[in-house]
Amino acid sequence: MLTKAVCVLNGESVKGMVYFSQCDGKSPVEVTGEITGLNKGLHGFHIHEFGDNTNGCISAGAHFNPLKKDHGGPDHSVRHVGDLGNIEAGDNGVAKVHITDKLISLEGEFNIVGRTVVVHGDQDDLGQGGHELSKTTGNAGARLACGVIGLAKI
Ligand SMILES: [Cu+2]
Ligand SMILES: [Zn+2]
Repeated sequence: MLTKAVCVLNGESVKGMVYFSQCDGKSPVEVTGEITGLNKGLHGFHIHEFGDNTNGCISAGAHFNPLKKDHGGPDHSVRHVGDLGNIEAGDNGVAKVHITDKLISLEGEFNIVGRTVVVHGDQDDLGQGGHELSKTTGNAGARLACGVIGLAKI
C-alpha cells in the first residue's frame, strides 16, 4: 500500500508544497515539491518535533530526534531523524525538492505525520561547521516558513 502525506508551507514571503510517499511502510520515503520566495542558494530543510504552529514556526520545537543523536547530514550515520539537509533555490527563488530519505517514515517509531517541516534562511552545515549550533541545528538560521505534515488523500 502506498501512503502519502502532504505539507503546505507558509511564511511571510516563502511558500510551498511538499509531498511524501512511502510504499508498505518501508524505507525509503520520497519527498518532492516546490518552494518559492527564497534567496538564491542553500537552505536548511528539516522535520521538527511538534506539529504545533500556535506561535509560528518556533512552536514546532527542535529537530525530530527520537534517537537522541547529534545533528548531521541526511547521509551521515549520526543525524537527527528529521535532518533532511538542504534545498537549493535558483536565481528565481524557487527550490525544487527531490529527496529520497531512508530514515523518516509515515508510520511507526520514526513517523513524521503530525510533525512540522521547516525551511530555514541559511545553509545547514550538516554538523560540520564548527559553530556552537552545528551539532544541534546545523546553524541554519531563521525559520522562514513551516507547515504541519498531514496524511494526504491519494
Ligand atoms: Cu530546522
Ligand atoms: Zn538536526
